Amino acid sequence: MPVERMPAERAASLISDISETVTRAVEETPVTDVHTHLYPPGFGSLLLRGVDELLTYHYLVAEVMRVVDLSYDRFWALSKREQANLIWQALFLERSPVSEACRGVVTTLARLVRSDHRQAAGDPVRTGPVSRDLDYYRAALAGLSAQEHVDRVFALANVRRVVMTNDPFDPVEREFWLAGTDRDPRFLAALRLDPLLVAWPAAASQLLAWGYKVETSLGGRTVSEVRRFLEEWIARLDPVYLAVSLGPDFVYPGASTAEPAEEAVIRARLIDEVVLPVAREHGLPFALMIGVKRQVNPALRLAGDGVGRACVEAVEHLCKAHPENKFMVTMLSRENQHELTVAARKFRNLMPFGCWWFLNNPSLITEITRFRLELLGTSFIPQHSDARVLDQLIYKWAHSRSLIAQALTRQYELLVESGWVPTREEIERDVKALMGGNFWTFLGRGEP
Ligand code: RAT
Ligand code: ZN
Repeated sequence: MPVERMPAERAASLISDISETVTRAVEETPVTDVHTHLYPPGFGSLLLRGVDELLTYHYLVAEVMRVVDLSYDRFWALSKREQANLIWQALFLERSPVSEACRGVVTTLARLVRSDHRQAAGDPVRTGPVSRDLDYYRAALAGLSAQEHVDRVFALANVRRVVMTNDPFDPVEREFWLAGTDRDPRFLAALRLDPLLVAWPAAASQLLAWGYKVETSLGGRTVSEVRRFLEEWIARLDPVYLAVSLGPDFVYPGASTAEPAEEAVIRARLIDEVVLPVAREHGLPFALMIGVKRQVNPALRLAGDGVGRACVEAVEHLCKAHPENKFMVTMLSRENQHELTVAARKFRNLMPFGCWWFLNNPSLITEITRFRLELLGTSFIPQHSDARVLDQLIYKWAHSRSLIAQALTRQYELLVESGWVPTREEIERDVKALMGGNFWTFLGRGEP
């Protein structure tokens, strides 16, 4: 077969606008956001939105407590609006908001408040100098209904679908599910299993109280009863995956020195005998988020978690021992990233995703995305937002898109230097995979 040759002029013009082509493709491709803490409007107060929520994001609470002369108790005694005022004053007015979480508020407000909400995805974003007057933003967003707010943010962020974090042990959330609250097809469920896998004795008491015949020792009918519990919640939520977040001490199989052996053994049994068989039967990946050191400083509440280096061997063992299961994995410490990426080269049932939480900073996203592209090609999920407040989708995706586009442009430029000129269609295909296609393929489903 003759090898098709690209006309020289066409190749030259593609090279000259690789950056523009990639940037445009990344901007215009709608995202499937594989991990957030958002809820649809029907879930009432669980859907956090607006300026005061943006400013009291726990990432900013941690930052403000470094600079204000206020006890934790007095901070928590303030109303949400007062906390927001304090954070605006201390982190935006008395010093420049250069941290990533602060800059995110600026990006969000600039786009949300100063843009025409009918703006189409991919249009240049119109922004102006950002007002220093917090009440200006409050007033600008005050009249939005939850539905309008969701529509506007999804359009501005060019997000098509988000995956929630759904905890059947959470007393407030649980009631919405049991009541059969209306769903919004843009919000996909993820069944979060932290209570089962990190606080088993308390979860066991709760399950017992709900009528499941479980024993803390895992004896008797415990395994089949916990499976029954999972089956019921899978039927109720129709999740796209099962998920857990784990500490840096997570080991599999066996026990680490950092935690009581009995807990590790029980967790490994719950994973092997309950979670993985159920996940397999339903064709659902098991998502592991590894490396969070919960409550390093409890006085900071949600902002009080830290990070620790974890053991990638645990992930390798899981993938090896359960080739019929699919694992999505993100790790919190920078030191784990390279090893995790190498592990993904060894196991096709392992999908690395996102630059999680303390890694969600431009310098680290650039580094991680570049070496993932170098080691895995386009076969990974570069980012998730972890948004807890609806409006955050705007900045999380604006910032991520620009960094993903830069990393990708660099790879194509290197490729061109080597003699391979990608076409616009090829670039768009690759971007589509990175922005959501890979997730849907990994699930074994086409994007709905
Ligand atoms: O990024 C965050 O907001 C963290 O508090 C956690 O939600 C973390 O992402 C998690 O899902 O446990
Ligand atoms: Zn999260």
